[in-house]
Amino acid sequence: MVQEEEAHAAENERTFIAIKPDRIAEIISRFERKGFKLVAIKIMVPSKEFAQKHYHDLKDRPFFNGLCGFLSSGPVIAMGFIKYGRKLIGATDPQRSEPGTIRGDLAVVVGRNIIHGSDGPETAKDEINLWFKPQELVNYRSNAEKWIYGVN
Ligand code: IDP
Ligand code: MG
Repeated sequence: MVQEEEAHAAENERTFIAIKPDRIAEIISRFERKGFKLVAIKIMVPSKEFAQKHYHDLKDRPFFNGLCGFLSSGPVIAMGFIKYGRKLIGATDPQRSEPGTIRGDLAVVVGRNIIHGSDGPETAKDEINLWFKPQELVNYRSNAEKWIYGVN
C-alpha cells in the first residue's frame, strides 16, 4: 500500500476496547498519545449473559466461565476508537508482553490482563455493535489528525 492509502485505512479502522476501572486515565492517555480517536465511551456492569456474548468465540475454552465471571464482576469502561494498530495492548499473556505495551507495563497474570481489545476489524465491528447503539458513536475530525495521518 502506498503511504496515503495506509494512512486512510488506519484512519477508518475501528477497534473496541474494554478496561476495568483504576487505570482509566493512564490507559486512555496511551491511546490518545498514539493518535487513536475516541468515538464512543461508557461505563457499565455487564451481566454474565452479556459477557458470554462478548466472549462467544472462547466458549469451549476451560477458562471461559471464569473469564465471563470476571468481566461481569464489576464496572467496565467500554470504548470505541478509530484505531492505529493493536501493538499498544501487548500479547495476551502479560509475562510475554513487551515492556512499553499496556499489558507489558501494567498486568501480571493472563486471567487479569487488564484490557480487552478486539482481534481485528471484523470482531471490532461486532463488538462495537454489541456494546453500543449507533447513536452512541460520535464521529468528528480531530485537530491532530492531519499531523498524525497526513490527511486534510
Ligand atoms: P486477547 O485478549 O489477547 O485477544 P484472547 O485469546 O482473545 O486474547 O482471550 C481473551 C481473554 O481470555 C484474554 O485477554 C485473557 O484475559 C483470557 N485468557 C486467554 N487465555 C487464557 C488462559 O490460558 N488462561 C486464563 N485466561 C485466559
Ligand atoms: Mg481476543
